[in-house]
Amino acid sequence: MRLITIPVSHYCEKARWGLIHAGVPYIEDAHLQIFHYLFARRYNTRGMVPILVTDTEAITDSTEILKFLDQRLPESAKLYPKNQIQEVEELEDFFDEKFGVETRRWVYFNLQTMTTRQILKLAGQGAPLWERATAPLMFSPLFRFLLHSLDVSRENVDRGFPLIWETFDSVSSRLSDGRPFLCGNRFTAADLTFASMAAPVLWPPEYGIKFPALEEVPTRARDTILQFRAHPAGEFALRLFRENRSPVVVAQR
Ligand SMILES: N[C@@H](CCC(=O)N[C@@H](CS)C(=O)NCC(=O)O)C(=O)O
Repeated sequence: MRLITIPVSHYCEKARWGLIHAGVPYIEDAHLQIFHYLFARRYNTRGMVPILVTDTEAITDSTEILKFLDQRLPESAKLYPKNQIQEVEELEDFFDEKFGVETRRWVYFNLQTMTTRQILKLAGQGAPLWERATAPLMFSPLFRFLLHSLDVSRENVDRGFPLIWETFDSVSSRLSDGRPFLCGNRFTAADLTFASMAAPVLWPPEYGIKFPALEEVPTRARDTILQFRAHPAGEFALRLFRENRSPVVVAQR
């Protein structure tokens, strides 16, 4: 299987994690933002990634990818357990549609304080050489277009930031009864999605690409990341990255 990605994207991380969880071998077809349209629009007119290309179809949404992969798993390893499916889906939808939008806006806003070289080193991981060679030549208009298309502005970041904290607080209050995962005793799509969507404010070492060392990051962003890491929900997400981003079954085709 081939996973078309923008490697830094947390929705793409969610799909990568799903493939790893299912023990499915895959090739990541990684592209820099905007360049990815050349590869994604063939399968999806909006040019959104992740896209999972199989022998017979192309699946064009991270949730659909997890559901597709779940079909091949035994009930005990499924990310959508039959008896909890509604609860899992409701949490997943919120993390994808609300929380993840704000964490992405926050990270893009803060990337602006980094140098072009640092940004391309981060975003270009795994992308073809020609994209990495061409991107610096048109970096400013590309980056401006990207910020514009994601509605990244100080105003929007300030407006969205409380939702990130509130979500962290509500995740930790859910876990306060001692349950190891959001829906109880087993790892589900709700956990995987929370951790993936939280990654832009946590920069976990196990993420599919390497984030810059925190010493390279301007103080304000670094302090915020450290605060999120120290929050119980941040610790929870980092634990999921450490302990649950691994295959649950032997590879099947
Ligand atoms: N609901 C989609 C969201 C995917 C998404 O927003 N992908 C972004 C990358 S973070 C994208 O492809 N953006 C390209 C664009 O909007 O042109 C999913 O879960 O897969």
